[in-house]
Amino acid sequence: MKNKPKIVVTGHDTNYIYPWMIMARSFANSTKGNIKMIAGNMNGGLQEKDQQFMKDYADFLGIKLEIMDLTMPPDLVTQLGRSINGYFSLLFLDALREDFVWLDSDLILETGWEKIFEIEKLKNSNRPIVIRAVPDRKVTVEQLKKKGSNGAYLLNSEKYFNCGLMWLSPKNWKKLKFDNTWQDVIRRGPRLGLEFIDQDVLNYLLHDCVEILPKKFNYMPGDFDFASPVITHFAGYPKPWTMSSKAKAMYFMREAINWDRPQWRPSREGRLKNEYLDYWKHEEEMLIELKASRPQLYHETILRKKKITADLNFQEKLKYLLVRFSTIEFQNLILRRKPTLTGFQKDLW
Ligand SMILES: [Mn+2]
Repeated sequence: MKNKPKIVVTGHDTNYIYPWMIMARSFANSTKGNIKMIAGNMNGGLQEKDQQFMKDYADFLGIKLEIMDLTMPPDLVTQLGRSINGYFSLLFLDALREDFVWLDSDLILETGWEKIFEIEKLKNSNRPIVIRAVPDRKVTVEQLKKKGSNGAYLLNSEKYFNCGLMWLSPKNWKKLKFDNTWQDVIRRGPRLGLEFIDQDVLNYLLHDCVEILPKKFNYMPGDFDFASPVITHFAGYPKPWTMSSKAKAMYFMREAINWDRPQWRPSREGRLKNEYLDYWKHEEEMLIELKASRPQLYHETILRKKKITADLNFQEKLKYLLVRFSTIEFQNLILRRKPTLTGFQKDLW
């Protein structure tokens, strides 16, 4: 049984195939062991051509990919609406038998992340461990504390964890009969004050079967306590792959101008998220590779990217142009003049 592959799972619909590609590439480039990836297809959220595309791309990366059909009960489909794509992990816990690692599609993995499979069980824990995860970022936890209404946080305020990356044990999940209770927790969710998709269901259910992992396994950009991550999680918004070039420029412009008044910054928290630049580098490298070696896949990838890229709206575009055109050096450039005001000031000094 020694050669059994370790398992990682992902789950998304059509719209998240593009970020999944970037995540999967970082996975392929940083994984040496025998690891199989399973992608969930919940209630037909992936069409036939999506699945074929993912398989072709996985072949290109050299990843073993299996697509697994999963079904959410009809009343929950109605209740959850579009947020249903945030609940894959619960269906996987029911469907699988082997321990697995859940990977959000907004992660970048680096060499060393596989260590997560080697972490030993703490000896002093008396209950079986169902989940290993990293605490959520301070800003989120502080907001939940202030609000005081999130039932999952109230139960698990000491160890409220983030679910972008988790190690899960289906065996212990079933042993403790959580497979019979999670659906009802979602049904009671609004009354319990649950708000963050599977994360709140899991924090609510598993508050005393969790083992906390070091931050480097799920580092979220903007955090001050930086600990050379092996997995970076682009949690929150804006999602880096959705931004047009103008949107990227505008984002950093706003961050810079408002560095001294965080409430005006688009990120609203922590330090400048320079990790976005790394993300875009990963993205660019993927596109260059595909273009060179799989033109057909590249073509389809670009179509998918276009579908999910959001440009600035009209008002924002106007602001963007105003900022650019109103700088003196830019004026000088387009009027082909030598610097005037700045030059004059230099003389004054
Ligand atoms: Mn995420």
